[in-house]
Amino acid sequence: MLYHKNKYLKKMKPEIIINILNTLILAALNLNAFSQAETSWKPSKETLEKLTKNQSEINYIEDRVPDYKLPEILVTHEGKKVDNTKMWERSRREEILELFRTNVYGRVPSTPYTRSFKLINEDKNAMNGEATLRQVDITIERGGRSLNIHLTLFVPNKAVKPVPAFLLIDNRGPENTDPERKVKSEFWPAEEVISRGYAIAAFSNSDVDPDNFDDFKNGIHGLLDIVERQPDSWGTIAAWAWGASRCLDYFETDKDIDSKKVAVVGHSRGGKTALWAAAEDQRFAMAVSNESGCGGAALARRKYGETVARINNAFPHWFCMNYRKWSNNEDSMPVDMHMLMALIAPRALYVSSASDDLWADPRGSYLSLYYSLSAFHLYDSKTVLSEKMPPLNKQVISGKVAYHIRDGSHNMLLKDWNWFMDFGDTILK
Ligand code: GTR
Repeated sequence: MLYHKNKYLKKMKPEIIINILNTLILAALNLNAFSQAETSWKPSKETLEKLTKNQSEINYIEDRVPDYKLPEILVTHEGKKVDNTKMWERSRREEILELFRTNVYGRVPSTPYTRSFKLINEDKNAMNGEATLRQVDITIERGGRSLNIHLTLFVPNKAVKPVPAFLLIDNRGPENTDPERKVKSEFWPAEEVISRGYAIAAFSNSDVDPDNFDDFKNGIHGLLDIVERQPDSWGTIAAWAWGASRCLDYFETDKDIDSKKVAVVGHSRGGKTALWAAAEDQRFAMAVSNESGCGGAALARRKYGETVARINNAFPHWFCMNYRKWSNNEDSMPVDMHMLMALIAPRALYVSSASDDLWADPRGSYLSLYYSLSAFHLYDSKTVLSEKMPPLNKQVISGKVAYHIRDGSHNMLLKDWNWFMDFGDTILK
């Protein structure tokens, strides 16, 4: 045998040889695990099997993604190439914003209203003295009717003021944002955010507009839609985004908050909203869009996971009526979601996905970010991402953009928030 040709091995006791072999096998396995961890993410076989079993209507197979051509970010309607920030800010950015208002989320009406803030509760000794709690009612009034957005805010007591803040558009109900901190949720990990020197705030999206289709009679629509609704009138996502801006109005009056350093955060339908809020309102310094998928981060033209037709059927109130034109007709849409992300440049943008959440098309979300970089490059040519997706659980940060894909299912967890804050540390501090 080969081993016996080696005089050293010949002299060795068999158990020592077995030990050496075991060590070598373990080392090889570790090496393999390491190289796997470093390879670009792909959906697992098990996840694919689970999702494709007994259904063929929704596509989860990468090879079946159709060829598509994305609309150009840096070419104006007149066909002029945009190669500087002035042109971008003065003309092309506005053109793209208008395209999204007209074709996707709808337009906020110009109805006048009054807005006031009322401190409902303050506790300077919240979280065992670590934070100050403020509960503020933001009241919107028009024509003798009113609506209240209940804002919950914790400010870290030990940090130097004013502090940067994370604002969550909460689409999961107030049990995730308990001001008394009896119920804690990773969806809004207030203690952890406070311990890192940020303020953390949240409002419930349903305060602004309940998440059901009632022909736009309830919520802020009922208050501000005084003229007949048009095909480009605002839908519910635009209403929630508008609500996030009203919270930012409040931050501008709170001396403890640095209102120029506010990150708007949302998960799923909230993640679609966070992107649109930051696109419409340039006061937001950063947007975090977690697993927002169709109508959010994911490129519509890929038709992977949830599609425009599916979302219009399931949630007819989220978008403007014109958005229905793009059901099964994505290639004619004058925008795609890389252009929505471009609207956030040169401010900070975080996109995140989860490995089992193929409904929200992780690859399509990452590619959207990747293709939006041409707008970020107008401000900083050094922002680089690979076209290949990063490995699982590995955050990538370049300039003002960041991305991760976390293992697991559709959710927003402390693990995600820690990465958001790591990126926040490079931008907001
Ligand atoms: C799903 C919807 C997604 C996503 C999600 C959520 O049912 O299809 O677009 O937004 O809800 O908000 O959790």
